[in-house]
Amino acid sequence: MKVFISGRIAKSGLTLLEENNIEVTQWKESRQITASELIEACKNVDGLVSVGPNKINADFLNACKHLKVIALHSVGYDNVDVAEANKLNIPIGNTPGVLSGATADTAFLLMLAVSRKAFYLHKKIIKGQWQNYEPTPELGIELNGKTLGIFGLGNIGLEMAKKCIGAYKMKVIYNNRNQNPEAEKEIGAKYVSFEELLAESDVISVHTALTKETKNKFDATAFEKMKPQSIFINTARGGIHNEEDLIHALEQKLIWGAGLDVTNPEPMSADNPLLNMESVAVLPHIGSATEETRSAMANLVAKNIIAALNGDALPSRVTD
Ligand code: 8YV
Repeated sequence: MKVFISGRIAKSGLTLLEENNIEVTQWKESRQITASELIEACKNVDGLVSVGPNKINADFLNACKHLKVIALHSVGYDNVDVAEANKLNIPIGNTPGVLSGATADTAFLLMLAVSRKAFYLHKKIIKGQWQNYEPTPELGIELNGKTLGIFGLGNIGLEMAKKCIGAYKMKVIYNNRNQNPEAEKEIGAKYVSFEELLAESDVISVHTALTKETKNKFDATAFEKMKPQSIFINTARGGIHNEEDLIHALEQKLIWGAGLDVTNPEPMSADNPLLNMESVAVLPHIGSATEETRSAMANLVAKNIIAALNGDALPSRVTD
C-alpha cells in the first residue's frame, strides 16, 4: 500500500506507517503544494495524509476517487468538503484530543502576553527603546477573578477554561451550538447567549470550528458589544474574526487587546498594523506545535491510515 504525505510530519508517525508495510512519499519543499501537484502526487497512492490547508474540495476528491482514506494532520477540517467525500466513500480522519493541551497553552500564552503588552514591550528593547523607569505608561491589566468567555466549549476550550480557573480563579461562561452539560458539571461553566458572552466577558477565547455559521462571527457589531477593557483571543481559525473590524475596534479602543494564533490570510503580511499595536500579540499558527503534540498527531494520523487500509473503522473519523 502507498501513501502520500503533503508535508513533513513527526518521525514517530512515519515509523508506524513503515512498520505496517506502507510505502510513503512525502512533499518536502518548504512551499505549500499546489492543487494540481497534489492531484498528481495522489495518482498512484492508496491514501493521503493532508498536512496544512490543502483544499480537499469536490474537484480534488473527484480527481482522486480512488483514494481509500484521507487522514488530516489537524483537528480542523474546514478545508474539506466532507459531504462530497462521504458521497464518494472516502473516509476522512482527523486528530482531536491529542492537541487540546498544547492549543489551550497557546491561548493562555496569548492572553497573558496581551494583558502585559509583552510582545510590544519586547520589541521596544530590540529597537533600543528601553527608557528610564516611569510608573504609569504602558501598563497592563490583571486577570485575577475576571470573567472568561469561551466561544466553543469543546476539548480545547475546556482545557483553556481549566487553566484560567487554576491560575486566576476566573469565572467561566460559554456559548456553543449545543450546551455542554459535562463541562458545566466539571468546571461550573455557565451557558450564555452570544450577546451575553460579548457583554459580560473580560476575555473572550475562540475555540470553535470555522463553519458557515461562525465565519466572520466577530465583526464590527460584535466588537462594539464587548467591554472596553476586554481581550479577544483566537487560536481556532482566522476566518472567525473580521480582521479589518478587529483593527478598527482596537484603534477606537472598543476593546483593550487581542491575541491571535490564527489570521486571515495566513501567513499574515509583515506590514499588518496589528503587529505594531501595544496590546496585541500575534503568533504564526503554532497552537499544536510542540514535540509531544506533533508526535501524537503523527501517530493518530498513521493509525487512521493503517485502519482504513486494513478495512477497519478509523480511530478518529470526521462524520458531518
Ligand atoms: C495544525 C490546526 O497545526 O489541528 C488544527 O486544526 O490548526 C493545527 O493543529 C495545522 O492544521 C497544520 O496541519
